[in-house]
Amino acid sequence: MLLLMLFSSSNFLFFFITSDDQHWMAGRDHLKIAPDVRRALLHGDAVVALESTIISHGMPYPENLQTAREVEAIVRDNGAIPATIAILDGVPCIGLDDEQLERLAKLGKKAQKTARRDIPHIVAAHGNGATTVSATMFFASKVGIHVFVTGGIGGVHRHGEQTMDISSDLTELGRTPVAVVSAGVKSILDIPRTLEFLETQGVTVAAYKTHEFPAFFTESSGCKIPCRLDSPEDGARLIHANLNLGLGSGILIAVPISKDHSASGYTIESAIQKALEEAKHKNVIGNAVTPFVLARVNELTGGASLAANIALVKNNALVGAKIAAVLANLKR
Ligand code: PSU
Ligand code: MN
Repeated sequence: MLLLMLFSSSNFLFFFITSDDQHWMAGRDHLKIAPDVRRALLHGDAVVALESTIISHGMPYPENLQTAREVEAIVRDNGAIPATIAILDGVPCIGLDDEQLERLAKLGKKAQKTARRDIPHIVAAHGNGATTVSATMFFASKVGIHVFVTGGIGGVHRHGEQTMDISSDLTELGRTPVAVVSAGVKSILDIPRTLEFLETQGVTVAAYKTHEFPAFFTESSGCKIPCRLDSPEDGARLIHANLNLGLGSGILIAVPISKDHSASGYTIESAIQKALEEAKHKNVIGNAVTPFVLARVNELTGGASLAANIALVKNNALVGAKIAAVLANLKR
């Protein structure tokens, strides 16, 4: 056992490092943690992880940069420190400064979409990786961040029972104790099968102020779920219980899109159905389906889908930061 003394701005912190912690510290040598994130983690203050694929692949420049900055500001204004996670020049970064955020936003699709399986390759090749939900959860958990905010997560694709195209976000939720705050999954995926798969993986799925699992652009998917949260306190207690029990699995907290934006949500939903029909007619298959549909939906809705996407991410940031702030107090 080793006694470690750390000096922070206001006081001395003492840590007893057991062999388990040493393992954890060693694991962190390959990571760069931003100073404000490190400070918050040392003090047990609230931290919210944010993914970077949504910046590089989910939105065009410069809306992606503006949204990333605004989401970080919302997290700060609601009592938590934001930690956007990405791999830059082969180094996993937990928390990006403004220059790094801008670099990532400008790289766009030149940054590699990085899921769990891609991490060692991007690091070994000194590449730039924009982390998806699965990779972001992995890094968040490694440094002790338990709340993570995004827009939507991946899921079981339509006809996934034949193609086996199931996002690694779902298996990561089964193995990593991080709560992911999202607006549910897009209806271009198979939502009932996504929920079935999450159940198999042992993932607690909760909906915020509703009994229904939301479908990203709209409040409803037709799927009821058993766990309802009515406040940030409810969310924090759920995460705290999950951590104390040592279940080791994650939690999906689904926050429906706000009423102001769900109106355009129904227009977007019909555009999605049209785009899916077009994809079928044009024989667009596999990996190409999602990018085709999303680009077509943005055209068909005259940009309304992007505006709704930005609005729901900001709303999730508000809820997630409040949950993280209560959780930090519960853990003291
Ligand atoms: N769903 C969205 N927006 C996104 C993504 C999903 O509504 O930006 C991104 C997230 O990074 C998510 C990833 O983790 O896509 C899932 O990709 P795949 O289906 O290839 O696992
Ligand atoms: Mn896939």
